Order: sequence, then structure tokens, then C-alpha cells
Amino acid sequence: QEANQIASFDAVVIGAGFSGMYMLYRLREAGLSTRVYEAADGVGGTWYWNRYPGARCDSESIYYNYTFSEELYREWTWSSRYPEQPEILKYLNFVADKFNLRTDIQFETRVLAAHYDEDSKRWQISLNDGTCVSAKYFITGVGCLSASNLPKFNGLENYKGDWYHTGHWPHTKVDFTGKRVGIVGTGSSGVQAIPVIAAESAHLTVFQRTPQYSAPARNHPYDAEYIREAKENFHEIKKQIRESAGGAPAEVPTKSALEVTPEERLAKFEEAWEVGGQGIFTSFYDITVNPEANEHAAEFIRSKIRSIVTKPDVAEKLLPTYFYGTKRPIIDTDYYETYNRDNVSLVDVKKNPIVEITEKGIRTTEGEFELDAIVFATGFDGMTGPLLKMDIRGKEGVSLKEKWNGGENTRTYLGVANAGFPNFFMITGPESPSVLSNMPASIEQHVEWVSDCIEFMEENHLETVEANVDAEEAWSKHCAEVADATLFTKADSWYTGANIPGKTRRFLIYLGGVGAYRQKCTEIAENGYEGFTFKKTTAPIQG
Ligand code: NA7
Repeated sequence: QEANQIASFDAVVIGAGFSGMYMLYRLREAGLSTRVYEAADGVGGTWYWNRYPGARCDSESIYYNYTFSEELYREWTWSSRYPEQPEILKYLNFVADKFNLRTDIQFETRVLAAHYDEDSKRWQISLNDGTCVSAKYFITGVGCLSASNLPKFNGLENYKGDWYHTGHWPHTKVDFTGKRVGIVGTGSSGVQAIPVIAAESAHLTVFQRTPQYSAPARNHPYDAEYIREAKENFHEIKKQIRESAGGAPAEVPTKSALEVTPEERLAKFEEAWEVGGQGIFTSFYDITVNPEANEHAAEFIRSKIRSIVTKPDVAEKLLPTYFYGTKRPIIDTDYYETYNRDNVSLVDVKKNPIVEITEKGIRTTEGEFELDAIVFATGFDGMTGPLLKMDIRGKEGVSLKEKWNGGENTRTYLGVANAGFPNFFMITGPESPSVLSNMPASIEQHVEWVSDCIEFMEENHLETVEANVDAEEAWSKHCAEVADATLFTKADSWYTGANIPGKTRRFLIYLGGVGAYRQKCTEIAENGYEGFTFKKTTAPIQG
């Protein structure tokens, strides 16, 4: 036991977002003493930090919530199809209040390290206040997109204006009225923020490296009848969420984009465009696997950009060329339309890269742009970033970083466990469906699987569980094979790690679908947790 150890728990969970909150709820139900550590001063995770103008969800709200409690589902009412960040944060606070979760969450506390002690068979968890706690089970609910990426631009320290990162937005209102603002990055965050900042600021300069495909969200308030029906159909919705490929009810495409007539194809794309949301992505089953099918969807969106953006030279700069959908497909509210405003200009930083940040603004090879404020919408070190920010060490003192060998060898068993790391579980870790699904659906599945496994261990007086090396290798290989059959691996995106200089390129998301993945995990548990090794308690059994 370490000198500064102040407490011991059955389980320690990191993060009080969707994952950590539900994990706490389940472990409490199972009678385990549990402590959640959260760096922020409130619950919400992603929805606590990402407060930038225009931040909203791009999964439909009636599916983007918990389904473990029918009472909760009936008590909460979403205002619109794609609610804004404050409403989602309010929902998560509502959940924390309803289930009285805060009493077991320690806020403003960051976990720096977690080391497995082979003698006591417990995790020693070090906190940023210099203390340490121990736990039998160590569970991360740190999300896939919580380690923000601020590229190393020369001279940022000299900049006299204000600068922000979308993933760590201040909690006080940022007022861009009358200001010349620059925004770097046109991923989902940039595309959501650009129209809102453009409307508020004197001038907005967008620094774009890769043009993006985006489709209209067509967000709208829900009417009472729609909400009533959703609540009435709770059980059916829950079943569909759990069995679907993407974690939300959706029409399953049965046709190839190449087997229909050009008129039929166009009609299908037009319909998806009118309905709004991610419909083009799922309009035909081969959009993300067949380059020719993909090109039809890509060209459809390019034709929309040409028709929306009135200045042909600007429209030309906005035309994407990569395989549609292989970077996260974006949905927007007036994104392309914003380039028709007189106070918005677009700078192509692939052609004219950013050289440095100066005292007054951003200098590209084209010249200096004077700016009163800069917004970095430059994304995250996805999937592995949040886990590798901590010093997690398993057996023989081997760290996760060493095991994964800088990304060369990132492998997990089912995205939930790691060989060499007993009693350590990751919620939506690398090689689970995670970010290519409706997140709350994937989170609930993982949390339930992990808490079932823990309950199984407690009932059977088992001391440790650990993934087997061969099971892990087979899962990792399977993940890669599924991904290699698609076009996803070809894009420079945070999906592949290509957005972080020096990061090994690997596709760390399981693409077999949420329903199939759930079935696989359930089967594994039913077969006595195939691929895992349990060890019995050697010490006298207590209580
Ligand atoms: P993304 O999708 O990773 O977008 C980041 C953007 O920043 C993207 O346009 C990048 O261009 C750009 N970027 C990154 N580094 C640079 C540098 N050095 N210079 C210029 N431009 C740069 O992050 P988001 O926050 O928008 O979205 C993340 C996820 O959150 C999203 O997918 C949803 O799942 C929710 P690039 O395309 O790499 O050329």
C-alpha cells in the first residue's frame, strides 16, 4: 500500500460523461463501492467541454439518450431533432440528479496514473492532488474524442488576440461582435461553428485544409405528437437501437448505387438531401465500399455545393475530392450558404499553408491575415489519445503505451479489455464500434457487458479477469479485415490517426455494426467469457 493512499474502493471509474455516469449507476446497483473521478467541475464529458457556438449533436435526439430506464425516457422531452449542446448537457445533469449520482463523483480531479499491483491484485490510482486510491476494478469512460489536438503552429505564443479551441471552449460567453475572426479547421466542429460565428462577427476568415462533404441537417422543433409516439414506442425503439447496425433505427439499404438507373439514384440522393441528416451515407449499401458507387454520392454533393455557392471560385475551393463518408460525414445548418455572405472569406491552406501565427493574426504563404480572435477547430487525437494521456501500467509494469508500441501494435479484446491488464475495462475503447455508431447505444452495451462481467466475478468469488493474448490477436485481426474491405482506411482522418503528425496509421473502429457486435459480446459471455481467463480469490473470502 502506498503511503499517500487515502481510500480503497471496489471500482474506480474515470469520467462523468454518458459512459462514467451509467457505469456508476450499474456498479452501485450491483452493490460495489465506486468512485468516479472527473476533471471538470460538472458532469457531461464531451457535452461539458464542447461549448463552441453552434455545437449540437448529429444523431437524432430521441435515439441519442439512455434507454436503460423507461421512466427516464418518459420524463425527459427533447425540443428538436438535433438539439444544441446546452440542452444535452442539461439532460445529463437531469440524469445525475434523478439517480443522485454526484455523491460518488469527485469533480475537478484528474487521474494521472493507474498501476496494477500484482501482489495485492489491485489497481493503484494516482490523482492530481497528490493522493492515491486503490480499487479492484479500474474502468475508463474517457470517450474517444476528449484529447484535443492543437497543432504546433509557430508563434502562437506571440499572438496578441484571443484564441480558443472548440473542444475546450470557455464557460463564459465569448462575444465576437464587431471582431475579425479566423477559424482553422472544417470538420464537424468547424462546420457547425462557421455559420454562427459568421453571423455574429464583423468578418470571418475560414482557413480550410481539406474541403468537406456536408449535407443539410434540416433541424426542426419536435411536435408534441412525435414525442408522444416515441415515448409510447419506447420498447420498440430500444430494441431497434440495440439491434441496428448504427445504434439508431434506420432503413437498411438493400440496393447497390450501381444497379439502379441514374434517375433512380438521383431521386434517392435528392430525397435524402431533402429529409436531411445522414441519409446519403446510407442510401445504398455500397457507398463506403465501392469507389464507383462512392463517386456518385460524392458528385451529387459537389453538384449541390456548385448550386448553393454563388461565387464560382469559392465553390471550386469547397469541392471535396476524397471518398465521401470516409472522414466523418458532416451535417450542417447553412454551412455552404455562409460562403455567400459578404463578411466571409475562404483561404485554402493546403495550397498556401499556414507559416506562423504572428502578433496580429495568421500568416500563410499568401500573406498575413489580421485577426482579433482565432478559433482552432482542429479536432482531437482520437481513440487512443485519451487513454495514453494517463500512465496506465498492467502486469510487470508494462504501460499501455509500451504495449501498443506507439500505435504499431494497438490491439484490444473487443475494444473493452487488454491482455496484460487484469480487471481493467475500457468503455468504447479502440476496436469497438464506438464513434461509427450512435454513441449512447454503444456506451450502454459496453457498460452493461462490463457490469455483468463484474457481477459474475463477484458472485463466483473471482479475483481477476484478463483477456487472452490469442483472443486479442484474433479480434484485432478481424477488426482490420472488416475495415480493409471498406474505403474508410483510405482517408486522412482522425479515424485513421492521420490527423496527428507522427501517429501510426491504424483504423481502430470495429465496422461490423452495433447489433452484430452486441450479439458477439453476448455469445462470448454466455460461453463462459470465451477468450478471458479468470483467477479465483486466494485470500479468505470476505462478507
Ligand atoms: P476533425 O473532424 O478532426 O476536423 C479538424 C479540422 O481541422 C479538419 O478540417 C482538419 O483538416 C483541420 N486541421 C487539423 N490540423 C490542421 C492544421 N495543422 N492546419 C490546418 N488545418 C488543420 O475535428 P472536429 O472537432 O471538427 O470533429 C471531431 C469529431 O467530433 C467529429 O468527427 C464528430 O464525430 C464529433 P484536414 O481534414 O485534416 O485536412
